[in-house]
Amino acid sequence: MSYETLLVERDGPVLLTTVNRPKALNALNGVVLDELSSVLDEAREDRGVRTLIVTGAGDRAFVAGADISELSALTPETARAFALRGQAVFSRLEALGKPSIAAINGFALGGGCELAMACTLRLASEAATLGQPEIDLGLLPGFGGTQRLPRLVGRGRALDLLLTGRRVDAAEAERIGLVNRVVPAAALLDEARALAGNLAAKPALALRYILAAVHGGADLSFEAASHTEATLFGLVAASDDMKEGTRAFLEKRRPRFQ
Ligand code: CO8
Repeated sequence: MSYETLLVERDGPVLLTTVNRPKALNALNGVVLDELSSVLDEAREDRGVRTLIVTGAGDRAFVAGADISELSALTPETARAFALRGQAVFSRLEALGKPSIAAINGFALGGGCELAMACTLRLASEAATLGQPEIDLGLLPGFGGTQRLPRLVGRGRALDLLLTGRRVDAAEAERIGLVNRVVPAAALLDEARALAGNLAAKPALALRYILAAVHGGADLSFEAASHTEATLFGLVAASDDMKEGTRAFLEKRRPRFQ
């Protein structure tokens, strides 16, 4: 399938999706959101796809936010609808059941930072800059940023970034937990591919249940979430991969997962 605003490349079990509007620093418009949604359909339906990488075209931006030229024309009704549309796509990405890696190659601002936070893991190039500058446009984040940012970095740090709109460099983003790891710019995609390959080789059911336990449990009480964890633990114990993983350990050999 070909897209107007995305480049989508399949490399074995890894689906690399590049937001491709470099002249607008890969800003998210309605078409990008719709096309991202189609990529998620593709990734969900294709059992051979095990991991996603999301990045931005060019060497300046991951995604510099929602497209401000579209934002300026919004009415209260269309603004709410646009926020809900973006939230739905990002929540589907987060809940895909397959891990996604944001390869943050430059500016990840506003909706770009929100897209990165909806991914399972974030790798940033040393040249990356992240932030939620919506306040300086008289706006607030509308694609989940007010919820995902505090959950990732803590409420105090999130409020600092949300209320001041200040940008953080890659080193600070790593220090506060906004990104998992910082790598040299030239190595970013290779590192993302290596991580994606590593995740793709993990036992699929255990990986899916870890994602389900963490994301599904985040908004439950500790007790209810622990209950879910125990149920998933019971289910995973029925898998061939579990038997192979534990047997391989005892036999002092590498496991051969299916
Ligand atoms: N939208 C549209 N175009 C953009 C955007 C954007 N977010 N960011 C950059 N561009 C365009 C510029 O207009 C410019 O286009 P042109 O060459 O035609 O003039 C081109 O990209 C290059 O940008 P600059 O010339 O500004 O490049 P600089 O190196 O000087 O600056 C910055 C780079 C700092 C990234 C700067 O472009 C900037 O501040 N961009 C905007 C960042 C921002 O505020 N992002 C948040 C947007 S709001 C948002 O994301 C809300 C999400 C939730 C919406 C909920 C629905 C209602």
